[in-house]
Amino acid sequence: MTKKVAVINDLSGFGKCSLTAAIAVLSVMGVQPCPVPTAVLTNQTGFKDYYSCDFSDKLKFYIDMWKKNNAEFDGIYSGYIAHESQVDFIEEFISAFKKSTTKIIVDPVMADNGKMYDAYTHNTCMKIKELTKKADIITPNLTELCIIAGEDYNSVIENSVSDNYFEYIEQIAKKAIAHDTMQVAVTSIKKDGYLYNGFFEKGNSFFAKSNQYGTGFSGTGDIFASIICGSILNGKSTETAVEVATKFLEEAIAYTVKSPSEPMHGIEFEKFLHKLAIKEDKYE
Ligand code: PXL
Repeated sequence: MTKKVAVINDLSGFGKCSLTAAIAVLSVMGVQPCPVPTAVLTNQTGFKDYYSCDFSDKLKFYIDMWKKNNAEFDGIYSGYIAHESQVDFIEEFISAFKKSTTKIIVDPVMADNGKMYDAYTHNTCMKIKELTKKADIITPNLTELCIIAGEDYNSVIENSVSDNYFEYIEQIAKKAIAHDTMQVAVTSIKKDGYLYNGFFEKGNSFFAKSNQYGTGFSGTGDIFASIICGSILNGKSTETAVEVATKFLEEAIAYTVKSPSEPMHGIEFEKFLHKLAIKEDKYE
């Protein structure tokens, strides 16, 4: 049976982020994404102009109707929210549908490059921090990790020149581990011109290295989290998932920067999706 994941995230017309990324990535990995839209946006909020239709008042129907339809999920994967009350919804959704085998993946979307996204407040972030404790795997970028661990982002960045920067990041990441089996995959760790994604769990950690091209593109964190989610549901280890996600993004970003591109529009990942497919079975 195809595995099913409830994906609680927004639908943005431009930016190749959130549901657009999750649906593409999970589908090619052979996992069924069941979208629960937190908001519908004309385009992601990094653009100067955008319109966001907050779906908060529609979300309860997803629990009601899906319960009536006897829905069951192998994974519950949450991302961008449009209002802090949606954290309560995600918690209710988890209580309603989590079985002993259901994997909970929380991408604690809140901020990037030291800056909180529009629609997020300090209170929202503190609620998301609480939500992460319910997860099997969380996928913060470095800014989000700092929020969860209560660290000052600018001081962390200042430390990136030090020889023991990776040990320092590891200590911060371990603060985000809320229970014995929780795993933390951290994106956007920059050192000496390279980009690293880190993996941390009790008694184990590693950093996957990649070249750094450009200064950051929309949706890369969402693609990363979606690959982690798909890989886990396909029975792969989170370490393998982090390696795969790092390679995929490195390749797609390298391709993207070959032509003039607008970072807000995201990366050219579509041409590389086939590399995530379980079987390389082609029609031509
Ligand atoms: O990629 C994170 C993200 C998701 N959804 C929306 C966003 C952003 C980041 O800016 O604006 C709507």
